[in-house]
Amino acid sequence: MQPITSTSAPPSPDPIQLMAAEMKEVDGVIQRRLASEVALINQISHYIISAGGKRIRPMLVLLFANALGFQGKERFELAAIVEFIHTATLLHDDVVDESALRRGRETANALFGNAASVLVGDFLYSRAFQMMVSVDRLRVLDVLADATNVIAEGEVLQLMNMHDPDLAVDDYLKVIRFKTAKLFEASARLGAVLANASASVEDACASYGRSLGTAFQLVDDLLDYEGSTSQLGKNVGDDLREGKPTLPLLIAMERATAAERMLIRNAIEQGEVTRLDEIVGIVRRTGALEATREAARTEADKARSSLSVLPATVHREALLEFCVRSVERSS
Ligand code: GRG
Repeated sequence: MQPITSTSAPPSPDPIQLMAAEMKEVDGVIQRRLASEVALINQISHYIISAGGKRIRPMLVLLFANALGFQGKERFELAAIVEFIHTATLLHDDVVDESALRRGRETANALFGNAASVLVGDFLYSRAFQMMVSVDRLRVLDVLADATNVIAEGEVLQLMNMHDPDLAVDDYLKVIRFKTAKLFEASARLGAVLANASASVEDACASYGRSLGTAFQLVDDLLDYEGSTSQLGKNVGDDLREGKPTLPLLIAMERATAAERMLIRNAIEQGEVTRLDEIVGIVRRTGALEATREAARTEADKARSSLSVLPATVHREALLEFCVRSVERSS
């Protein structure tokens, strides 16, 4: 008798399980590199770093390095570097946004104050640059100096867009490409830089990161209206409270009645959330959340097609799995 063989494709690997051993190495680098003789720096940096972030950006560095056959130890250093930069931006962002909750805990600014948060963000950011120098590759410095500069531009652009209900979708997309997708892009590109990939492969990896990061932020913005505070680990409605015109609101305004549109416009202009429940109701009823998720799906599809330059490995499979998870996630 013939053995029964399955013709279906093997299940996609769980990226987190696949990278668990390597991420332990990254944790080791993070712990070693956090050290400072200043007690408050140790206290705040450990508080935020150990708060259970998803560590997507370091995983991108590792997955691309592996997918392209690079096994050197510098990959752990670079993975820790992008997590430090990410953490510095979170510390600064929570001060700018006056956020009180992140990763299910009080923000560092709520607990230690704005000044301490900004300064420890500066410590992490500058420590990341010390680490880059130790990697001793000009191209790494080039990619990350450019990325951090663009991230800062994105935040300033977003500041200029606050309270503007007439924001164009393209201008909204520019902000998310700058403030969020740029670090995903740099993380993916760095994996390719380590592996000395050709310029075209490097650009395809960067393009994956850019699209994945855009999808990720689109979903972040819709979860602000879809999720619950306990599920998200941050306060629902924060974006509206700040007067941030994100895609769910822009789409809802297009589809709502004149009276509803006026309600949303006023809320964006005033940054008031007294009628948050009504606005969430409008956003949900008009299908703005599904439309935003659909936009994220389109970006994730773009990311997926960028991966055709990679050889078929388990790491490439994990990168494909990220495309699914970035769209389907609920926290
Ligand atoms: C220090 C370079 C530098 C810049 C300061 C404040 C600022 C300029 C930039 C902030 C950019 C920012 C916070 C963008 C949002 C990124 C985002 C989607 C954060 C949430 O990422 P997750 O879900 O977080 O990966 P976890 O908690 O999982 O790590």
